[in-house]
Amino acid sequence: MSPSDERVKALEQAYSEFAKIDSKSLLKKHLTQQVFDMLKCRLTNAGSTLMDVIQSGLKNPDSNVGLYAPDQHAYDVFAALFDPVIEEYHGDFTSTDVHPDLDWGEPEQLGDLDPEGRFVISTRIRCARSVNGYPLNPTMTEAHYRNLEAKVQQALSSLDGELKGTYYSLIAMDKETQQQLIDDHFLFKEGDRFLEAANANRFWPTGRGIFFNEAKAFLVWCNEEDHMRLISMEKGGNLSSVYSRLVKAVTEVGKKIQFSRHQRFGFLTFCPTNLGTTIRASVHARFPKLSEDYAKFEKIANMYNLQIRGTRGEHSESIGGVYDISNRRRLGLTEREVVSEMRNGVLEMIKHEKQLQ
Ligand code: ADP
Ligand code: CIR
Repeated sequence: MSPSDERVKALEQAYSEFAKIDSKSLLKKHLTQQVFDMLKCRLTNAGSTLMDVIQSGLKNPDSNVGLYAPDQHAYDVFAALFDPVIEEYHGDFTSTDVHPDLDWGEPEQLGDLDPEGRFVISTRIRCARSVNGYPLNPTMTEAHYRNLEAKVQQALSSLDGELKGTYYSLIAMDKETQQQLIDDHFLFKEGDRFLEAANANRFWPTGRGIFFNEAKAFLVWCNEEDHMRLISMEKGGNLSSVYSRLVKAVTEVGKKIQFSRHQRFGFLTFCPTNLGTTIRASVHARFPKLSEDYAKFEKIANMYNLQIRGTRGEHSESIGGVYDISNRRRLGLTEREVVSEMRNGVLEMIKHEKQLQ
């Protein structure tokens, strides 16, 4: 099967317009004429085309990456585009590499990044999970969103001890509460333009919601970018505590819900940047002296494969000198290695900041 002539024509038109636009995205770099010609007539078994993969990057030339997998099969059908993007984003992961098995390592050995509490404001680790038997966002029906929410809510309702909490459907949440949760860094924002253009916000707010325990230290996002995002966070720099809680939570939830894995890419996610471990371990921190020399700050981040984001997350600016610093790579290395990467880089930044003060 191949897409209709009309769909191929629309793709060709969009590609020729994109060719005139300036963009630093990985999409722009890797969607060469040759790759485009090879992929423009392909269809996944869920009926997705190259347009479904690249439309977010076409509409948002300021994307860092610019592509998403409309369904699991897209990673294989459009490998000629995904593979070089994945290789560049995650470092050394080549088109024949296979993601390693899960290895959480020893959370208690990670310690506190900033025992004196001078630099690190808070620490957060999140991972993503897709649920077996459900398609990815752009190919989900309204019924899929509802059923998946019910399944997630049911699984979370049996957690106990520190993980015990309450699930709140977005559909039943007033706007004020929603905004407060966003401002306090607990909830995803609404109307993300990158997801919107990828067709990932359909039927919003149906099926979307958030679960959290009383301390708001363990949270789960339902049906935002991925089926599930599991999050552990707290004030300060106690990485051991944050990571231990995440490991416990993912292990417990995994006893109740079967997660999807891709044979090469590990845990399956909607965005190729999240594949593999799916882990983003971050600190919110202030390095007033180091960040004055932004080029140096970035150089240290790059040396340790870290990404610097603004205070309100991806595609936001720093407010009051607060930066979000996290591991950039998530695929081709284990959970233990990913978290160590963030730990080592942040410790190095603290060392430099101390020398400058
Ligand atoms: P992701 O969940 O994919 O990591 P974002 O960059 O959108 O995506 O961040 C989601 C939210 O988590 C934002 O409000 C962001 O400020 C918050 N956040 C990220 N890291 C931390 C941290 N270490 N402490 C507090 N909040 C954080
Ligand atoms: C972009 O391309 O900028 C968005 N689609 C988000 C990509 C994920 N970001 C990241 O760097 N981890």
